[in-house]
Amino acid sequence: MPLVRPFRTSFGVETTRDILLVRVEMQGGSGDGEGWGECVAMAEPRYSPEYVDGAQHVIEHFFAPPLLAAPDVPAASVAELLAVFEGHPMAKAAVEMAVLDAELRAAGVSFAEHLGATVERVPAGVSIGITDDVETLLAQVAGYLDDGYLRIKLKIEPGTDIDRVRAVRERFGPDVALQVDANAAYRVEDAEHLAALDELGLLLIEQPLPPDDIAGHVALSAQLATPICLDESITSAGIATDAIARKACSIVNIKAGRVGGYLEARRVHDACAAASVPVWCGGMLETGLGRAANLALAALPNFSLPGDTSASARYWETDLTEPFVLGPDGHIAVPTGPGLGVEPLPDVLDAVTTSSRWITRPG
Ligand code: SMG
Ligand code: MG
Repeated sequence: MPLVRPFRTSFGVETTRDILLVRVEMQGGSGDGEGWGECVAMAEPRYSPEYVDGAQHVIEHFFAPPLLAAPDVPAASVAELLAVFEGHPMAKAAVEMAVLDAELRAAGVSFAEHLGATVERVPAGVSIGITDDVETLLAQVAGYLDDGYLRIKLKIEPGTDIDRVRAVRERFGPDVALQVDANAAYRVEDAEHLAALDELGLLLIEQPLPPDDIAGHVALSAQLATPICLDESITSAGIATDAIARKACSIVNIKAGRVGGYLEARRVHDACAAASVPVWCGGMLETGLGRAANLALAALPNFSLPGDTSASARYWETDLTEPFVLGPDGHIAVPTGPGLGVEPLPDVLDAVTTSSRWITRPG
């Protein structure tokens, strides 16, 4: 699916998304019905080791056989059934999401209700890629503020950072909620350079250092006034608890794909809440399916900062589902229908489908 505009980060550029959907059909057991999951892996292993063709392969060859052989597969058991396989959290999350959707649709319960949502609409932020020049960046920020987005996130990398952020701050003033995301592009030796961000009034700096460098983030947190938020580093509730205890971060970005599913994402939320660390919902350029689930997650009580859960029009000319729209107050409504509360529009799905494979229970 073509994006409405290219999205460049410190690790690469996305102009289209090659999206893997998982559809499950269940009979008996935890309920009859179908469900949809969206795998957030990108085409290439740059954000993390996963990539979409690899996710398809591991689901087909390793995850599907034990799931199809099990007598019953409640969504709450998917992660445990797949725990013998190392890694591949985005592939696991897509499968669990589809099973959970099927189960909740059958039960007539929404994702939001099941996860423990406490609000009906969530504040929307927007993530802006690295642009060719500062004028293009300023024009994009102006456009999104005009749309009503409540918080702006700028992607940064060495050489395209302090001056760009300062230009945005100077043009749009001190009241704009502003944060940056480095996608691990810096090293702890860059602490002094990054400290120049401190005078720009940022909400946070996201994932400045490589995912494994928890010690580096501890050191950086001690040197910067700007709060450190971790994204790539946080792969489970346990890791979140550990990173917080070590003072590697004071804010956490939660993405279900990165932690192996929406059920673990809720546990990350709970772990952060227990440590009084605010969280917000990240994004992976999802279609309306993943967006529906993200909005449900973002409606939990400790999601106290606007997330990267933007409206469909920020990504797609034509979304796979009925489009999510930004309300005049900069919020997006959380779906209320059973399961995800949205479905792929058949015509759109047909038009963008490049291949599909149906795997059935043996015998
Ligand atoms: O879904 O609006 C979105 C994208 C938000 O910036 C975003 N995601 O590191 O947080 C992040 C990036 C990861 C995806 S970049 C292709
Ligand atoms: Mg990030």
